[in-house]
Amino acid sequence: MKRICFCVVVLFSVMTARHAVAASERMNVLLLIVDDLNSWMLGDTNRYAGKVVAPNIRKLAESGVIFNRAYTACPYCSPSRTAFLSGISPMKSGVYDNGVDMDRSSALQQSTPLPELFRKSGYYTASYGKVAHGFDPKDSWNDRIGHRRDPVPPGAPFLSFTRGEQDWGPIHLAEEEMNDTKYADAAIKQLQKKHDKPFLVACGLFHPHMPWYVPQKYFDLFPLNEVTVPELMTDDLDDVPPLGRAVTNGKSKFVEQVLAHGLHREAVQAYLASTAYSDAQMGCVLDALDKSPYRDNTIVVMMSDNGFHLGEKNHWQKATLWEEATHVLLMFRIPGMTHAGGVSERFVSLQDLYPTLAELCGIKPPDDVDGSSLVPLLKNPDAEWKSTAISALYDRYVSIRTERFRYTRYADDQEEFYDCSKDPREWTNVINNPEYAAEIKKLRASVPTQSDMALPIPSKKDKQ
Ligand SMILES: [Ca+2]
Repeated sequence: MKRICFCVVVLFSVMTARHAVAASERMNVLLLIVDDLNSWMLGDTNRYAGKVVAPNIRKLAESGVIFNRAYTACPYCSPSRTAFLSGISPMKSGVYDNGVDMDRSSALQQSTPLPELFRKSGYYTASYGKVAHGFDPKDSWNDRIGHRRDPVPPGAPFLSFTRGEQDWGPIHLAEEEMNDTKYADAAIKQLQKKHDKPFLVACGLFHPHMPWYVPQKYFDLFPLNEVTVPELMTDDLDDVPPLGRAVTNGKSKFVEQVLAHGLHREAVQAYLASTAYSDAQMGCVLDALDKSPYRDNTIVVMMSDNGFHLGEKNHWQKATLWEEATHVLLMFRIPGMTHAGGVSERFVSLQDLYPTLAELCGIKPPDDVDGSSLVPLLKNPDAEWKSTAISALYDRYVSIRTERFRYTRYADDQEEFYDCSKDPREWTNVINNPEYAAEIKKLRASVPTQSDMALPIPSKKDKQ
């Protein structure tokens, strides 16, 4: 009997050794999420304004590894965050839209949310601001401040043609009264505390989500004559299938109004202003970390949840399968692993966050977790990689990016195909060009069929 027990203990030790790190030696995690921040700041930072738009995020990127080609699993707040916090891809959870009834996804119900895995593994967990959305594992956090929007300024909406959130202008609040500032302050407090356990502190900032109400000083950073607007192609949607055009419904009218009122430049200025405000808050949190005793044993991750259109493809905001909405920011600074100035051009997904953080912290992820740990790329940003990223949306629309192409399939099997090496703005759908027949066939076969994808979970409104 004794021998059997001994064997069991040895076996258990061998099984866990690969992932086992004493809780006290584990790295802390600071997870920073910025809402609706597109990829404009990648590459030429002066493309949209005469200066670096987000200096603090830029500084963080330069101190570690930035993924220039990171894509969201679903280009919409709730499904994107649900995918990376649950580890379950939309194609398995059926969560492809905002406002769905998460209780009806059996894959999600059986999942172990990332903060839950960390809490069970001996971490102190805290969530401030907009971290989860819809799928919200509230009990997984030891401390939590949920997201609330700032009050609307008196006199808003400032745009004559809008009601609701599609608006911008100076806010009436002092910066310290704004909610994103408070979330950053709460994260800073955690970094100033003495912790006897490793921590996972997540801080999610709402800006530059609309409406763009931020202090005037952030608008002043971007004089209108220095602001460049994205180039638009007026007949861009003519070669897009009907369901692709339909994703712009409800937003195209807003674009037309912005253009008709000559406000495109002002809109870009407001987006940059809102980004700069968020960046300033991120800067405060990162400064607090660098001044804390945790600087050298804390992993920093900064990411956005989805991209953002400002008129391209006659669309505003997100929830499309084009580059503007699917391409996101993702960067890591890992003491002892990443080297300053690391840039990876490999194509990766936000779905990879869960297995990456689990591996970095020596925690075994659940077997059903999707995505791949990015640790090999964090060690060597040029490592060999599969280098594709899949995004899904609505009724099992699916899109795959490879280093050269984008292939998209809608619910009625109509398709788009772009040669992004020649056409980075995805202006010309070449699905019928025989020159690409072999590549199209290959990519068509590389995305899951509709029957392989979970049915869309119904909206909460449809709850019986
Ligand atoms: Ca087009």
